[in-house]
Amino acid sequence: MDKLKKKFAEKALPLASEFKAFVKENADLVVGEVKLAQVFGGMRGVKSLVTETSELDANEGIRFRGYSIPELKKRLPKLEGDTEPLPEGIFYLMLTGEIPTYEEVMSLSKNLSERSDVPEYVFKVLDTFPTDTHPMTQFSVAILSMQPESIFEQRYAEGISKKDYWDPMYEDSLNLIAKLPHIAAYIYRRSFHNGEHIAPNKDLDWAGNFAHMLGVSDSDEFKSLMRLYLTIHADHEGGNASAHSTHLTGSTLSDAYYSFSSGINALAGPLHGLANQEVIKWILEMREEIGTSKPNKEQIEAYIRSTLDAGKVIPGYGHAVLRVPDPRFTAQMNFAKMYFPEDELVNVVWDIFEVAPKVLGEKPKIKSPWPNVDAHSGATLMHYGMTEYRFYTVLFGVSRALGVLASLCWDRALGLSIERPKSVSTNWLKQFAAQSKEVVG
Ligand code: HAX
Repeated sequence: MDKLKKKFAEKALPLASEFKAFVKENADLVVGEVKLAQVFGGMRGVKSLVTETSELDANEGIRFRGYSIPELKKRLPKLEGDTEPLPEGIFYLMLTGEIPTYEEVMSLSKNLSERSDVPEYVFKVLDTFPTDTHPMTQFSVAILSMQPESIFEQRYAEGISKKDYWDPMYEDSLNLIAKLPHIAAYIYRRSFHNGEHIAPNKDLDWAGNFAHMLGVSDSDEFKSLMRLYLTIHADHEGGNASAHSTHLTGSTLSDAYYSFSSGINALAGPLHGLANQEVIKWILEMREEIGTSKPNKEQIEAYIRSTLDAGKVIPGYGHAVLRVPDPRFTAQMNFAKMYFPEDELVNVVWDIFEVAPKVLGEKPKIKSPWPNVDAHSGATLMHYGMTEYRFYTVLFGVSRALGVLASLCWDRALGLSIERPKSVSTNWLKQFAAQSKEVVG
């Protein structure tokens, strides 16, 4: 058994029995109420999921196992000379609750490298797609195509005991995480670089090897950006659409391949992960329409107003939970300030940050006027020459695997139930509202 798996078992299995007893003892405890607006409004704020890996505070941002992004930047192990943490470290942290040592991270990195060979048929499946098929479609199908590799499915068919479900789920999760960079880079090169692929370098770390296979820039700085990018996009507690989709699908005992493909499909929507492509598209269209690569703040404000007047959203702004600038936005801004403060496009992003909150803040219905993670990432990638914005959400997806698959391991270790909330019709709600008024009257 590998060291991380052993540590996970030591942490998760005692908690699983403790958790069952805790639920039994407190079964009738009321943890919240549900208002009609929440039933209609995407269940916002309804406490109904258990997720161990991270927790989102509306006024502070994400904490991974209690650690904020600035804290993790200091505490997670880094390669010598690098400013950014290794994303393997955040996976270790989410899975075990412990900040790993440098040796522990390097051991996980080697473990992933050993699992990273992608079956040849996956590339064949991808090669059947027209090259202009959206990269997220290719990514989801490639993940699903690997489902026959599932160890969970094999062990289930053999009749594995419930208490051991976590074990093959851990194996599938690590196998999948290990292979994603090669699959994503393959999609990038076939879609945008004439299918000129770059062989993996298994001596590099998970993110470093990904940066190498993308072939966008040979610089250490781009590898460093990938480490930051893949760390900060990893998780955003359990209720966001990609995490929830993965969890929901997994709750039926679908394996990691089915479940994560499902999560990727949710990430592909423009209100979620696809917002990172929409942001840069919107900025490029703004520059085109105004006729300058560096619009001034008055021009930006007018363009924001015209977007809103056209009944469209300002991509990269607003959030279902956050009520402050997203610390993941700030982390990317700090990176850009350190390495390329003069970049013109990045400066446009910073000017939008000065203007958009004021304009969005004038609309009472918009609950958060602040930038989210997607407001910055495209401009940063553009700086290194990755201009093909239709690919950006795949990068997000590679990172998101770390959080949602760590969660899936916990789901199986804790023995969480199949999801089955109650739905009601609008007619039922109307009758319920009328009856409630009668009772009050
Ligand atoms: N521009 C214009 N209108 C906005 C807005 C924005 N950036 N953010 C919210 N609104 C609108 C909503 O569309 C909604 O309008 P209606 O009542 O007419 O439907 C109203 O304000 C209330 O919305 P809210 O309660 O503030 O926000 P929601 O929880 O409903 O939605 C979203 C959160 C992130 C989907 C929303 O802010 C949005 O559409 N933002 C732009 C798209 C985006 O950046 N998405 C990425 C979010 C982060 C993420 O998941 N990354 O992957």
